[in-house]
Amino acid sequence: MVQERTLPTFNPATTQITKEEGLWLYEDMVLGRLFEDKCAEMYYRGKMFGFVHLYNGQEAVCTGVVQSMRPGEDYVCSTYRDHVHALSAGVPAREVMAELFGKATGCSKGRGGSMHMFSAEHRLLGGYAFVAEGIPVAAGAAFQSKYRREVLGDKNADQVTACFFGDGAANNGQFFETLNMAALWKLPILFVVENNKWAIGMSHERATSQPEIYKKASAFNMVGVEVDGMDVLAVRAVAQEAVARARAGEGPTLIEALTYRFRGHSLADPDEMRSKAEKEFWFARDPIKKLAAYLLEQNLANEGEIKAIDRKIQDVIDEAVKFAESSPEPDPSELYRFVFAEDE
Ligand SMILES: Cc1ncc(C[n+]2csc(CCOP(=O)(O)OP(=O)(O)O)c2C)c(N)n1
Ligand SMILES: [Mg+2]
Repeated sequence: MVQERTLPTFNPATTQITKEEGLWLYEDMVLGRLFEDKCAEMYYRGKMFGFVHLYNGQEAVCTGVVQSMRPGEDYVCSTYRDHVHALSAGVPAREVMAELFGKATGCSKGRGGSMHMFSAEHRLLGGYAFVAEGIPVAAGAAFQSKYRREVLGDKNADQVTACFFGDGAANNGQFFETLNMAALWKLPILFVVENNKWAIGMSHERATSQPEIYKKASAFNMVGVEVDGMDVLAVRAVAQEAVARARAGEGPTLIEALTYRFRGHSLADPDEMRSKAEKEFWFARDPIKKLAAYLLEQNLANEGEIKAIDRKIQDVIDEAVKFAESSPEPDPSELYRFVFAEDE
């Protein structure tokens, strides 16, 4: 018998969603899922090297938050589990796949690989290999929006930053220091903890004196909310409120999304630590199936429309692999390029 934390309930009748929006959320989540499945396949075929951390199961968190922002204009900051955050932020799948293959056409020009997706164009502030490393970077991005708007008088500088990180990262000192500054300066930022219950093989309950992370917000006089991270509509509702708060100059929000990764920590992890019962509890809450069922039930989509999206995305992924395979390796003569920002 697994003891799972009670997921907060969400009544979808309290939210407004059009057919177009519903299908877009579905498409974005399917893109994340099918991309990661293909990534696993390519990894086991020896097409990429180093650690690769997949996002399967957590799609509703990324989609619910990023699609409540203005992708390409607002900032997104990720972790080493970053492929899907990059995709939702608008980085083309072919550029993410090429980066995984270490090719010159990758979004980090083949220099970064799985844990270092970056795109200035799409305002993706990066994947970060060190746990919690992105948190202060995201606060810096939020600070510059506020500074440009309030000090330099740039009325267009109303960008919001979403900062994603894990439950394990929320025990790192950078989390506490950054939340303090962000609340003090009322920075336009969403701190999104993807609580998937595990930090590699360390259970969150075992590592954390107060496992309800959202409650830590009150220590900084910040709004803290928990949300069912397997329900994209619930995440979206919470994110929309937090984005509105940030844009209105009312400061940050700490969102704790309760979620689960459907695969091991990385593709090198045999995933033997987690119990079958626990996995089954969460597999039954697959966010993609949940949204599809909702769209059908509400007559916002029919089976044919759902299947058409699945097929369309599969084509996008297949094309991404072809592009990555046929792209050139970075030229060794360019080893020292792209070290400084001025060399674009
Ligand atoms: C500063 C630092 N310490 C330790 C590690 C090794 N490490 C890599 S991932 C990880 C677990 C982090 O778990 P969590 O923040 O919950 O994210 P998740 O992997 O569950 O998405 C650890 C300890 C690291 N990368 N950086
Ligand atoms: Mg975790």
